[in-house]
Amino acid sequence: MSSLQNVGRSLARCAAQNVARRRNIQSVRCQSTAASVNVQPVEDEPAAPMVKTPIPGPRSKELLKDLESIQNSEAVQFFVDYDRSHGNYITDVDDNVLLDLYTQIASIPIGYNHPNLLAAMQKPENLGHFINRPALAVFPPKDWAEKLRNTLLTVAPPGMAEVQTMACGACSVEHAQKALFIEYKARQRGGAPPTEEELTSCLMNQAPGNPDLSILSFKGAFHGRTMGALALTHSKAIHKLDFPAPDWPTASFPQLRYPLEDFVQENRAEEDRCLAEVRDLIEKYQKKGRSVVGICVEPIQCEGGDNHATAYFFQGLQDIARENTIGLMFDEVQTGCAASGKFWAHEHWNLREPPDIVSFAKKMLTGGFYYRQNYRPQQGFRIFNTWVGDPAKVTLLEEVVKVIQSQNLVANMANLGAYLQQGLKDAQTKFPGVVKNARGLGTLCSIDFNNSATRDKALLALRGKGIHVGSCGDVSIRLRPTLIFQKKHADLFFDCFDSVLSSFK
Ligand code: PSZ
Repeated sequence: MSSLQNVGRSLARCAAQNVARRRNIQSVRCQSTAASVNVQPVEDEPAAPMVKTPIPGPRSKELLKDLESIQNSEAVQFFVDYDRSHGNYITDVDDNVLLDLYTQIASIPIGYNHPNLLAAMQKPENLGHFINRPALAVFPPKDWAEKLRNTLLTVAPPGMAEVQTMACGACSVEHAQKALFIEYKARQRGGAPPTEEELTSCLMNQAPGNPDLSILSFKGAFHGRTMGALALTHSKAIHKLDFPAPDWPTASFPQLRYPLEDFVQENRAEEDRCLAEVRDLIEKYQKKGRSVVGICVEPIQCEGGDNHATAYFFQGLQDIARENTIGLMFDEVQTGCAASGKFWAHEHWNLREPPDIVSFAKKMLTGGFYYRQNYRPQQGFRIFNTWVGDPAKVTLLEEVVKVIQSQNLVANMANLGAYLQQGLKDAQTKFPGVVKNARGLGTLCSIDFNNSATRDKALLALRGKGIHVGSCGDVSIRLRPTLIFQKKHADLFFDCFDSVLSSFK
């Protein structure tokens, strides 16, 4: 059956189900916030995982062999039947049904085959967006400003009113870096145009047109794999090896003790140490003629191991940025879009003022970045490429935003996050010596094992029971559920987690 037929079939079912739903609304009432959460489960979502073969199974292995004849496919874990994946469940080509707490590296917002997204694909007025991909910055569709207002601006971080779309996360970070440099140089020139020498030297990768400037990032950070973004990435050698990278300042990210509330003093000292290092590096790089134009940081270092820091640290970074008149950029590619229990994770920090730049991608479906007005380039074609994003993705985001708002999914993430965090803490109390450092912000949760080998074993054991989670850093597993994740899914996870940890004792 073609996927279009599938969409049609799904729509018919969806209409029937909507009637059923109106009669018998399945909802989760939230208790811990005033807002009422009303998660509508995706139709056809399985009731439980079902594992029929080892994963990868025989069909996955066959397909892998085929793909390997075309490209390196070492990263492939299993092949997926996306037509048969629904809500929080992913189904592989061997009919294994997994509860998905990893969601395509944290990038599925409202579950697989959500009816609202299927319906959006079918609306005649949307078809043009899917079929005719425009060069957005030069020939935008007639409803582009309206679309941006209805989607990205509706959920903009407080105090941020401008947005630039892009394709993937790395591409968003990369262009945000350019925005930092553009703002810095424009300010230095004080409104004067670039010199003739700058215009000719830049074509030869030479100063003064290509100035010796830098952006400060953190050990353990992940900001993407394109060359500019990679200069800010420091999580694993495999990402970095063999690629030339500029000598830019890389500060220590706080290595805190968990639970954060039990180690307040110790953690404060560690954050002070890192803030002092940031200050020192900015001064040192200015002295050596490579001034820092901005600080780039993740609200939680995700790929690098789910390393948390507190509001104190992020407020301190903002103070340092202000003292030095440089930009502060939050990379919310992984932490944004409600998962933290607020729409943007940096909203947890009570910053004195909005950040200068906030990059996003993954669950937002489109990449891009919000910026404060002084980071708007003064000329066209400076932050630019052919596609500059994709209206089709923003059309889907429009539905995602509606679902988030109508079902109150930000509150759902706050509630479920508290539940997941408590469950992980309970697991660590029950299995001391096996797991430790349970931590989380909303549903962005993780827990550590004693070493990589045990972590990897646990991950595979969970998968064998039909639970798909991710790894990060050296010893952590991370949970990145959808925004329509519910208590019953968390309970399923904890049942399996308990049984895996019991087998490790
Ligand atoms: O191995 C990889 O390439 C991975 S594993 C997790 C990611 C990438 N995350 C992507 C990511 C991110 O988490 C943050 C904070 N910033 C930028 C990126 C890059 O996004 P993409 O992958 O869309 O280029």
